[in-house]
Amino acid sequence: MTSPKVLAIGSYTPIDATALTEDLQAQILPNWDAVAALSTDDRANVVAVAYKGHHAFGGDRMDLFPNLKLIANFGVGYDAIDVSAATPRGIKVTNTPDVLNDDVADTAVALLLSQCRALRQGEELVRSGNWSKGDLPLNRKVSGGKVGILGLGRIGREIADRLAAFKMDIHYYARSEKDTPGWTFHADPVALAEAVDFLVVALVGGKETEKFVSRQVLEALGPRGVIVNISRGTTIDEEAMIQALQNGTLGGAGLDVFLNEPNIDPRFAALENVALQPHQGSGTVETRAAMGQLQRDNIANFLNGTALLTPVN
Ligand code: 8YV
Repeated sequence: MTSPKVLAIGSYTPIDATALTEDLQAQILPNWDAVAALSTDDRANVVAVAYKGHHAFGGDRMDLFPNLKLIANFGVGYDAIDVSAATPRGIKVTNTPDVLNDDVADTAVALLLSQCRALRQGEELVRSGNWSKGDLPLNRKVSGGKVGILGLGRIGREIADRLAAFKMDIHYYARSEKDTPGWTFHADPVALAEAVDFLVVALVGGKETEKFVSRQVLEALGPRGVIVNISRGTTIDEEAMIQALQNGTLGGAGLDVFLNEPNIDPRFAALENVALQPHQGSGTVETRAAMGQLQRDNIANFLNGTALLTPVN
């Protein structure tokens, strides 16, 4: 028996794993350590990799597979994959855009409400039986406030649409002004942060946006400001954010993404003014199934010689 042409790397649900093995005859390996144990011949047979994970997939790892022609990423964000190394090697990269926009936007709204309305503290009060000793301290109104969306791409747009329904005044930063009557464009992220009470980060990840939310942006948001991040931990100067949250120069944060996931900075857990989630923005049964399907459809099209559905390069 010849070894598989499709290698799936990462942790897949049983449904995805079954589809990968039955529809694409893929071999599934949980991580790069398992990949290292493959024989030279097995690696040479691989033409497509289904990739799920946030560990770097750079040129050195691409070179483990001399006949690799496709990396199909599970996720819209492909910052872990070095596309500039893939392209000159003749390797196409695909991602899973759009199918997760709703869930990620829902998560951004949930984090904003959770932080401002102290949902964790409220739930703890109810569960602990301590409610009879006193009510939850009053918290912060969201509806009608001023919100800034940093990055008005497909997900940013969904977030803005939702928050517009919360009667919020929508401000945004993007590379260029969009046709969004009634929403205010800012060409500079510091000016955006100065203008709003709440800032939602919906940038793409990668080198270009590293620490895009700088210490200056956080200072401009200020002690009443709340930041929400559903993009990548890299987009915020995390050290500056932790310090600002500790000393009160930033009001609060609602975070689904961090540096060094899942082993995040332990100082986050000691902060009262943060709402924290384990990078679960797209994590519904429905959306993860759609992401898996799109990943596999790209691979199937590649194997059939038809056009890739969602190419990146
Ligand atoms: C992850 C995400 O892909 O799509 C993205 O860019 O960040 C998530 O949906 C998910 O954690 C699966 O790895």
